[in-house]
Amino acid sequence: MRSVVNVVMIGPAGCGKTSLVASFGEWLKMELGEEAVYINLDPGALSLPYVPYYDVRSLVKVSDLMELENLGPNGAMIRAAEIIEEKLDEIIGEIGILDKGSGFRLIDTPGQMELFLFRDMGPRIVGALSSYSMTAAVYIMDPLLASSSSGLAIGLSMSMITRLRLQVPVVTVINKSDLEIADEVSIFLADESKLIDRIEAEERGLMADLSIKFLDFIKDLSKAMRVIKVSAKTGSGMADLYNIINDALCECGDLT
Ligand SMILES: Nc1nc2c(ncn2[C@@H]2O[C@H](COP(=O)(O)OP(=O)(O)OP(=O)(O)O)[C@@H](O)[C@H]2O)c(=O)[nH]1
Ligand SMILES: [Mg+2]
Repeated sequence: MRSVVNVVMIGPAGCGKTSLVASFGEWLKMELGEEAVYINLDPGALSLPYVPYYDVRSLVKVSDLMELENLGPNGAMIRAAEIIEEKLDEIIGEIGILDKGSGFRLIDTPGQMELFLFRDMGPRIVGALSSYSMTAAVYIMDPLLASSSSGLAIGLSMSMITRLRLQVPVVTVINKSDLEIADEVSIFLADESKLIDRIEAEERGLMADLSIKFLDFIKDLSKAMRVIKVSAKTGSGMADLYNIINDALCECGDLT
């Protein structure tokens, strides 16, 4: 029987982290008969489309902090991150209790990706989980942000920054593939000449040169990066997501 596999969903606000946790979990159940365990690490979530085994809102809620400490949404989010960081050992203990079991543990992260990625929260939680069970991150690109050349460059770089910060295999997906704009992103990824045409149409002179060099640099660094399309809304691409996570983890151990 397979041991625990942690899958951490990460990406910019509104890219579909929560929706993808839910729809990938449903796919695992429908197609493989696997009951995923859901973890919510977003203290700002208002409602969740899955029933979490662990919910960080039992410790701190952004909406409560706004009221109790008279803070705005951003201030309350940062305060929540501080409170979470003070209790990281407790949180890791509660999530880690399931490690004797098997199957997928799907981890939803805060809307503001920087709170998870650039502060202690993400690296410490992922570091602890990956020290005793297989762990991969899914970097989710939002086609509404990645359809310009600079947006695509930022999306691909953030995926690599996620790899650097979390030190686990990262797979990159374009969510919302049910939207037409997602096709534009995959055309750019598949056909370099079209991407260069687009950069030249969007940027001028030095900026165009810089964009092209930057994308070259990212492509060099991410030669093995295969970007797949999924839709948390329609459920399409879930088998590809399963396979690409499997492939990424096969580098450090067999999934089956
Ligand atoms: N069309 C389309 N919309 C989607 C898809 N996935 C998510 N959405 C929509 O995108 C919005 C944000 O989805 P969430 O799942 O809350 O995204 P999130 O990244 O968890 O958002 P935050 O936690 O607030 O950062 C919602 O309106 C979803 O219905 C998708 O595959 N297709
Ligand atoms: Mg969310």
